Amino acid sequence: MADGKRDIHNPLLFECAWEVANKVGGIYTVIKTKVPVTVSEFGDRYTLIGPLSYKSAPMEVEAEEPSDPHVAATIESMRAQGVKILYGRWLIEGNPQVLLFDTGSVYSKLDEWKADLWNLAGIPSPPNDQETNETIILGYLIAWFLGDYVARQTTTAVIAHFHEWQAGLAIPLCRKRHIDVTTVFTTHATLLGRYLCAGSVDFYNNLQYFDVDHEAGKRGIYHRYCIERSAAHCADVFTTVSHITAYESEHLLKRKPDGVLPNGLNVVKFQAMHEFQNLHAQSKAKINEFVRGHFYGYYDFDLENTLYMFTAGRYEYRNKGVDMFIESLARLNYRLQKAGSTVTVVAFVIMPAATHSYTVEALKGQAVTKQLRDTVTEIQNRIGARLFDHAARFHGEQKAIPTPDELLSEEDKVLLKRRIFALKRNSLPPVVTHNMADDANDPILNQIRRVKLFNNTSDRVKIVFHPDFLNSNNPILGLDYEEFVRGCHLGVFPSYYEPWGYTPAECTVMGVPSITTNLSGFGCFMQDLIEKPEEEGCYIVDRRMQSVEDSVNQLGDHMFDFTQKSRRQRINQRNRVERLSPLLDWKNLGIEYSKARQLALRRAYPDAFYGEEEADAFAESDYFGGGVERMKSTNSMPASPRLKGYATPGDMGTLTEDMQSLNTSDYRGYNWNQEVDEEDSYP
Ligand code: U2F
Ligand code: UDP
Ligand code: G6P
Repeated sequence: MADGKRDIHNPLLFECAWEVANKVGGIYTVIKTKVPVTVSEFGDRYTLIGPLSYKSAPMEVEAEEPSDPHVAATIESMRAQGVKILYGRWLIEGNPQVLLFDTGSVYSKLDEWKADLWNLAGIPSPPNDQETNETIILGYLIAWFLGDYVARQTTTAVIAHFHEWQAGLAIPLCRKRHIDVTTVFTTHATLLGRYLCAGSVDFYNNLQYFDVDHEAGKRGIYHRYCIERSAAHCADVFTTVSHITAYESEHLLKRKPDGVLPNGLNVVKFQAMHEFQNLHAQSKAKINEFVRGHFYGYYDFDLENTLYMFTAGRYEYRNKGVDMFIESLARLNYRLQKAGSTVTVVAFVIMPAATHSYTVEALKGQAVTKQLRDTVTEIQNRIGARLFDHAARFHGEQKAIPTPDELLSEEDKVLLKRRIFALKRNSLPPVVTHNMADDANDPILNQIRRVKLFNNTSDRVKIVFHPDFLNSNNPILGLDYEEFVRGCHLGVFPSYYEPWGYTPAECTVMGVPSITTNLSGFGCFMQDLIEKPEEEGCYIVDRRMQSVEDSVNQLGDHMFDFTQKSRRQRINQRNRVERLSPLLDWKNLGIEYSKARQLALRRAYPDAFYGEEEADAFAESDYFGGGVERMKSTNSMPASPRLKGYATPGDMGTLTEDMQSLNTSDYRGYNWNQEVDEEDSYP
């Protein structure tokens, strides 16, 4: 319980998430990229807390003794009771302190804690949900740590910030046990939202009407839903990552968020002036290599006139809009064919699914082209030697310049023919690079089959489904994800459910144009900030106010228009996109997190603020230096994007001191509760 005696001017911050030094999805990106700005504000008063994964932690974390004696004492006491803990520094930019708990070391306590959870909060927990078991153990460990810590350290205020339900269970525990910390909960999606959207539900028009308990029960996630909802309700400050998810949270979690904390990126990492254009060319050359191999035997298109489009992310077929992407590709193919276009589009789908490794065919493609290249290099060397020999031996004679027949020996010709014959194949280039565990029922493959995009010679749109995340060590398509994105021309993310959507944001800071929708947090954010986003290479498909058919056509139009651009126009557009980066920089967006923490302190320790001008001073301080002003002062080509009238991108976050007065209709972006056409589904 807040007793008002703690120093609120230099608080300590513990930030807790399942993805600390443990990559699963987008939350890892949030935490990791945000560290530098948080460390610059808190220094060693900042510690990240998460689960200890023996797979990743040894590579990512360097053990160290805690400098705070109370942290040391708390850890020691927990260790004495059997908890395995790794404390140290996370080896990323900012080098923050991390505290990782081995949930496996205290499994013996699971039943006791489950019973306690039921008695304390009325939250049930079925026996066989491993993810929930882990959540319970992590939650109890964090609450144990915080409770013990604040009992020892009684002078300074402590802020505990939790991300997503997997880390949020500690929040109701802190509240019930009256642990003297102030809490912030940030949700990056809602469980029910994800589940409902993945089915065929008209989600956004029915948000107000769902019987949430019933829907959660029907899907077997009632207990998880309870954890999420109690975290949202027990937190001093409740936030989410976009206005669209704020609206969803209000209806599905039944608490209106106090504000929005948009996701940023650590833009410094990508800053290299116009170097990013060179990086594009370098990375594209690597993708070209892959394409030559993959399409061997059918490699009859001009790579100078080929565009690479892609979509990527966790495999959520409908939520990530892969259905719409493939449908639009089929229509694009038809339009390009009809227009007699010579442009080729190679579309990549990068989404991990269950597989049994690469197909022989995919490996063979890379092997035969490599053999051909090696042979050509050998022959090239021999031709060079012959040229030299002729010139040196017969100088002054006509023979000094050899004839083509003298240069290319019969042996070389035979060798070359053998390699060329090896390029013959009886089957079309495969649409998928791996053997799928369930080929017949895979939604992406079935959609590709339905629209008949089989990589025929006549197809102007080719497709490659890579059902695994990328890695530079892969035998085919051996690039890191970042390198791959840089080498592509257009990212396509037509999501139906996307609280934020890091993939298009990452495209933007790398100077790669992208297409998103007005159902993604990122899309709405850009639409709200920029006057004409499509002119900046940030296309936004309307999936809210029009039918699926119209959305597919709009997406197809954007893709078709993109194929009509000249190289010069593409280069220009990449420059324009890259210039939007400051809007997504944590240096600007981090301030929203600061506001959330400040609000949490004020709620927990109102007396400490009484009569102080703390809040005003905070509001006035130009903490991170206002992003838009900086953008305007850059006078290199092309012209600055035209922004709407917000003072800083951070203003979009809108975490105000008192959001209570905000009505649902105040969510930025759209009138979310307005009636629109029914969401129809695909045939
Ligand atoms: C929610 O999270 P997700 O886990 O669904 O995350 P994304 O935002 O899609 O982020 C996925 C991350 O995975 C990375 C990519 C992103 O950082 O760079 N990745 C990769 O490493 N390799 C690949 O082949 C493909 C992707 C929510 F649904 C999102 O809308 C939010 O953006 C996110 C964070 O708030 O939380
Ligand atoms: N990503 C990655 N490797 C890949 C493909 C994607 O690390 O091969 C990352 C990508 O950079 C992005 C994340 O996966 O950060 C996807 O985030 P997004 O917000 O788009 O979707 P989410 O998975 O959170 O729903
Ligand atoms: C970058 C490079 C240029 C290259 C261009 C290709 O801008 O700096 O040298 O010509 O990329 O662009 P494209 O869109 O055709 O891949």
